[in-house]
Amino acid sequence: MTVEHAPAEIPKATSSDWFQRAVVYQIYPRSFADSNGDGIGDLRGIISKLDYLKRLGVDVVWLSPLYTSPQDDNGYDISDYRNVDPLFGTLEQLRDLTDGLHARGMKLVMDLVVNHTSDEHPWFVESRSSKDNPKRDWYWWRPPREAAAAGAGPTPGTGSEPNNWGSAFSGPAWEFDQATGEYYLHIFSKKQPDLNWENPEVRAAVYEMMNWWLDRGVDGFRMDVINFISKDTSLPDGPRGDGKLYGDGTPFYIDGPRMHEFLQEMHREVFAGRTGELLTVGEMPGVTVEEAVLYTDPARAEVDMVFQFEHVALDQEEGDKWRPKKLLLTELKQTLGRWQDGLAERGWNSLYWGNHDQARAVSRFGDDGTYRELSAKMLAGILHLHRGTPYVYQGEELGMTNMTFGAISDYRDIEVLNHHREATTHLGHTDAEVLAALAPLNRDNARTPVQWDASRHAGFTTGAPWIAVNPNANHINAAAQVDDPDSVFSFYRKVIALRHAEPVVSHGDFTMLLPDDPHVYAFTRSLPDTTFLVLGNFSGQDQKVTLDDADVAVGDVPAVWDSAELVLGNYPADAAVPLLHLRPWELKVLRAGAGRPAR
Ligand code: TEU
Ligand code: CA
Repeated sequence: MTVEHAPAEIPKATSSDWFQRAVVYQIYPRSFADSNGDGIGDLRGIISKLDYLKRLGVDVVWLSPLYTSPQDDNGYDISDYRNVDPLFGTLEQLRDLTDGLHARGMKLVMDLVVNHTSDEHPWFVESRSSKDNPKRDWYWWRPPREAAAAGAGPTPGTGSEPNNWGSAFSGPAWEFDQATGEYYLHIFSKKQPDLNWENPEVRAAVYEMMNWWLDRGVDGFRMDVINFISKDTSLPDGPRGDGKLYGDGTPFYIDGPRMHEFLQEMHREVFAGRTGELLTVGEMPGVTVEEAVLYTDPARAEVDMVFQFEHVALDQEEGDKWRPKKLLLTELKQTLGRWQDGLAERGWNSLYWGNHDQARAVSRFGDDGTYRELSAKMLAGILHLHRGTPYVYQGEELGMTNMTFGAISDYRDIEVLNHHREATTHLGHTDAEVLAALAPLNRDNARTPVQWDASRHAGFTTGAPWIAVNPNANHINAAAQVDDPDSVFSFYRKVIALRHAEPVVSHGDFTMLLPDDPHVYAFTRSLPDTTFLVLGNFSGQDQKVTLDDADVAVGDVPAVWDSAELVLGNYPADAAVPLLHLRPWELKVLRAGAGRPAR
């Protein structure tokens, strides 16, 4: 129960910063809800869940791609940007979804995948048809680099690729095209050729498509690997680590020389003339805080916020997701604290634990066993009380967990399947070794169907699901939670409502506390007359929190704890437990009482 407080003066919501009070929900359509029994989620399935989303309290829905696609990378390989793939439904149904969201006061953000298209997109079909096709320069084509051995002649995959870059999905980043005897660049799969953003015709075509979607009532975009679009046009070889088959091209395609120019041009051509409340978020693997300030400073008119990847690389040896390592809370606090400090004055953070590319939050950052519900709630509270726009990935609000995949045939993700093939054929690893390495951080962990109820296939489909449903759906599902005030779902509702009700949550200053504590995550959020102290126990043991009251002040008066109010917690309130004592995986959000001014 929160005592009513007149919120402190904060900047009035303008149409340009409404997203600072908003919470975004990500839907991966293929795994959300299937309406026609083909085992694949679809638009009518999403429409059937709009009241569920409204009840959760989210403000925006981000849809992963449902455009026409061969589905090589589950829709991130687009062959028609202006149509809906029949797998998911029709443009009319997308219009119905847009109207349904708007009618409930929610917004729709589409996924914009324009670093690359599908190789089946007409643009690429034309481009590959001949060296002098007008669209040849819409992609990155290069002649073979002469094979080392004289007279060996360029044969694909034998060192004749234009440079040594590796693909993010294993193998080389170049595919040889027999018809014209040249290679084309694909940072991702060979069915995802990279667009050449140096070509103004490409940029104009993308902006035209973006305007077409905004004219249809869409409220913004999540921009897929958008910081890859500007590349070092000399395409030099990258450094090749010991034992690596390919060079690392990222220094030459991440945050490239024309990034800010391109995004400012996009803003002028697409967003500048528009009124209303739009949201743009750039997905930016490898982005630094310093670059993010430039990308998200409103005065620079680029994007509203970015997805950074530093906190989701802390549990990987040298950033290699197939070499998982233990996550240290001190490192997590150091990273997220640095992003809070870095964007405190200029720019804005996105906040996320997971998405369709990352392992399930409660399995990765919490405890998906004994303390699953408590830790899922604690994680929600810690993330959503940071300064920034929080993202809830489908099923996270239910405390859904990673999946156990018994054999490589249980997997669907191209990133997994390509790695397994490369590791077992070229790197000498056994099947069992690769399966063990895949388990913690593979993307399919997050792509198992949303668990709606305890019926067959968790109420996701009446057919055969495209990927197995997690067997724990028998007790982890929406039906068991939506009416339970103590469920993870209900806790997410409270956390989201807190952001809507309390200006200190959306706009308060952030101060990290106890940076060296290995178990407790502690920080404050403060406005002139309100201070929240947020405490999270990232362990299964009781933890006693010792604070220097000077670290926690209300205005310029040190906080005192006998007048603090428990605004939100994941345990039943218990007066017998001292406020600064944390039980296993306990979250406490305290409104610090102002101390008696020093005499
Ligand atoms: O992801 C980009 C990206 O960096 C991911 O490949 C991520 O680094 C990797 O999956 C972590 O293992 C975006 C989309 O979110 C992803 O689903 C697509 O596969 C990718 O781009 C290509 O479009
Ligand atoms: Ca379907």
